[in-house]
Amino acid sequence: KDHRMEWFRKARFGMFIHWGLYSAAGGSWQGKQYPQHYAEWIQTWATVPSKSYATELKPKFTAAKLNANEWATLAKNAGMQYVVLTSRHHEGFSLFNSKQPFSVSNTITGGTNISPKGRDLYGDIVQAFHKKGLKVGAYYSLLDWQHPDSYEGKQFNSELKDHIPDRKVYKEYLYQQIKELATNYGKLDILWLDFSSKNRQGETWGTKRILKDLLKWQPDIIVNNRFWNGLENKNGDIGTPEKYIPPTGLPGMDWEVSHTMNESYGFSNHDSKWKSYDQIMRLFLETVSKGGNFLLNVGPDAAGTIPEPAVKLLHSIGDWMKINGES
Ligand code: FUL
Repeated sequence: KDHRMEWFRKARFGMFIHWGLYSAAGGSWQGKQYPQHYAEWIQTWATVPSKSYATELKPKFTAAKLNANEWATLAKNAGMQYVVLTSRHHEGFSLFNSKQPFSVSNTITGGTNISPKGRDLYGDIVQAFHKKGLKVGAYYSLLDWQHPDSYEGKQFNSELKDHIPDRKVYKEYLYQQIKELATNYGKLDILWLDFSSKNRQGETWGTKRILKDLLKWQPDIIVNNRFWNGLENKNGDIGTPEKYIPPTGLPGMDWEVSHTMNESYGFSNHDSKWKSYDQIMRLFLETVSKGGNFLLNVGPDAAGTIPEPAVKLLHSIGDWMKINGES
């Protein structure tokens, strides 16, 4: 394990990217703004069935301005050593061209992928970060708000009311999608799962089988601790406190704090509470001084543009890193 953790312990600083159909909603649904802090949860806040969600948001999610090289340059110049990108968030749509079908839901939403015109957005972005020499991680949701056999699909979609969810099918889906992520995109440095609860953890997801094969596909991979319940549990390779720095760090384990620059992870058109450069630097330095890594989030909009305040903050951090960073 120590050998696998070596780069991570030195890295200190990474970029988190939340990008999905929710980015096209921007924290609003049908003209109404939802004040809840996680705009990537809009489907829940506005109780939207997957079909309306996809019909409304897919055409808006154009990725028309995506310049993955710019994203990677921005991260690199800020002194970040790695990226963790949402390959699929709770909404259930994949940013990668997954070959995994799920028949019932395909008839509900018309497909499982986001990518406009069949583009593999995940692949394009990963490639850009690889080219810049950054390590790459895939955020992957264990929750799924549209899959007919997940724990949540039925509660969102009335079409599934007579369907009896088959958890084995869902487990297999997780396995196959993780296999795609781990075998189709070159080196995968981190698998960032999200998330478990007391009654749904570990074998609920078929964890043993996934981990056994994952280490064959990607022998050096680091897996976070969210196959299991609790953000500070000691399973997996890293603890993952969220928007929170444990006062005395997490002794005896490797960990990483994810933080946002405003309040939401996903893009929101009304989340204007941007942290100042000083605030971000304080969080960053407090985290690393207590032994953790700092995973700082950006939430690009539906076109693929990273909000201007985020770009500015990253530039300022980069200026600081040039003087104070190691390399
Ligand atoms: C949480 C998710 O529910 C949030 O939307 C976000 O992705 C955060 C990093 O993890 O558990």
